[in-house]
Amino acid sequence: MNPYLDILPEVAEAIADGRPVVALESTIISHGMPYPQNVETALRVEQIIRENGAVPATIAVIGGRLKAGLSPEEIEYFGKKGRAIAKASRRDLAVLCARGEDGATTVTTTMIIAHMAGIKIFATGGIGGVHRGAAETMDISADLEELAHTPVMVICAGAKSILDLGLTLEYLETRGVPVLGYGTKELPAFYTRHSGFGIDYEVDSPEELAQAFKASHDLGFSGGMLVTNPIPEEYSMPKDVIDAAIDRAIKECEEQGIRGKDTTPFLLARVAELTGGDSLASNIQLVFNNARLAARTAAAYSLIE
Ligand code: PSU
Ligand code: MN
Repeated sequence: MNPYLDILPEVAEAIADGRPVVALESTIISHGMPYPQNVETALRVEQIIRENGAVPATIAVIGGRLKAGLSPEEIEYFGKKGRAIAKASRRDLAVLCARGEDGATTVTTTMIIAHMAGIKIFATGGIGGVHRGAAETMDISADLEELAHTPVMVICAGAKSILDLGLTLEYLETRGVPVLGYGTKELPAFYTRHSGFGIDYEVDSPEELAQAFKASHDLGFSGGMLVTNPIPEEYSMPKDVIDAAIDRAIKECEEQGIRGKDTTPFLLARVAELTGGDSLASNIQLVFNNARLAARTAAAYSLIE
């Protein structure tokens, strides 16, 4: 086993027995939502995964250790420390481990640590992608590269239109990442079910998702798979409200000269502030929805593995 990896005993036992496990990220806790809703949501997500037949493994870096599975106390610690915790992408892991520091795992590093631990299915809210204006800034999330080369299925609600969704799909195509829509052939845009961008494959059951992932493995492909699961209709937001908030947040981001790894957390926080409690409630519900689908998919996968 990797010398920097700690797997929670409950998670390690489930993996050893071939029982379903679902990975969860920690940047969504520290940078994606305010305290205390972040902690309440993280704990509730773990409960939903259990109710749907899988063992949750929230992933983080604590004191230089790569953690697959956190205790409720560790989740509370992450939620309270919030944005004071470094956001950890692939490039950050080695230094954090060497220095014994904490890191909040993004989609990228959650995939890396899940794969090290032997976890195949991962539920989150939204992924990073190609930012608007990337032709100038070259700001493209490492999440897309990780999806290209780490064999973990990521179940999300699409990507927020803080990104250039069309270019994000192009990039995923170039890097050979399968993009599946759960009950849809249109890329969902996180807060809304529609983006106007088509995707090739609609999948309608956890069993079908498990079979697609199994085929990727059997073909010897080393990459991941992206499942986009639209927010439930009753929690989706009016497109004009969300678009206006995103446009304003992007303008402020440029005016304030924010760039690099701070861009995404700034935009996420600003959009949340501008749209008030509505967007937070939507965000929480879509994560619950993804957790349910991920647990059922992990359960289906464990039967055919
Ligand atoms: N997009 C969201 N919610 C999130 C993130 C992105 O809608 O919480 C977080 C995830 O952890 C994602 C990371 O992996 O931001 C991407 O950051 P960057 O764009 O700097 O790669
Ligand atoms: Mn970036």
